[in-house]
Amino acid sequence: MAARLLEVYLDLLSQPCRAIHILLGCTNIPHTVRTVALRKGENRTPEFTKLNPMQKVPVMVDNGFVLTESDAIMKYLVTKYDVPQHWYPRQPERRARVDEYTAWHHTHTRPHAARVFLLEVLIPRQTGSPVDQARLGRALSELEDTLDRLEDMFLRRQPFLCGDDITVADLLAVCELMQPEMSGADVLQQPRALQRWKGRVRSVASAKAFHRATPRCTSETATQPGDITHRSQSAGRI
Ligand SMILES: N[C@@H](CCC(=O)N[C@@H](CS)C(=O)NCC(=O)O)C(=O)O
Repeated sequence: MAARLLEVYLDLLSQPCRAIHILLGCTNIPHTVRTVALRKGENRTPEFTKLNPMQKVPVMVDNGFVLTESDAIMKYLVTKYDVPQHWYPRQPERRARVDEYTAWHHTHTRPHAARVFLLEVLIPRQTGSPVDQARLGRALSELEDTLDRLEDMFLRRQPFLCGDDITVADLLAVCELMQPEMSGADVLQQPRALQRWKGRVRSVASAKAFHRATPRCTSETATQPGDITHRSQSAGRI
């Protein structure tokens, strides 16, 4: 029986979903995106709940194998598919550096960036009440502490969080830190190492997506440029 195409269930308003989407765009892994609109409660339907009883996105289904958690999904994808090793290096120490960051990510970068977004944007929009400045102040100070740790622990003397090249860790982190930009706020406003890192992640990720698409565009599908999106149905953008 023919293998079924990889499916990812995403809502692109969600940070971990965007990280997966960008990775798929950069690596050109053939896939189909199934949109699950959280705002419409599509994650609470019986069909989706069967797929993920936790009712959260992202979810991946690869030929019948169902996987949740962005971190696990990204590592599975780059391990299973033939993609450049730098995304999740095989060399044990380099791989351990990625695992070190991704473990820390879920207790620091993600909750701290998400809390600022929640207090500054989401709650006021949903309730019509003014921003709770005291809570926001505390959340911003926790986030500031996390940003400092990102710089002095992970970015110390290296261009990307886990070494000389981009990994899945950079995608997870950049999507969290850029979430407030959706509302016009930017937690990386001041000139700092993290801002330069964000620029590097953006340009490397776009260049890799471009590089993967270019040979197919020039040699195989020059007369059918629309086919560039055939394998990777929606190229990632940061
Ligand atoms: N640790 C999970 C987090 C997943 C998660 O929190 N997803 C949110 C969107 S960012 C969600 O689906 N929320 C829906 C809900 O809780 O109802 C991951 O990294 O994949």
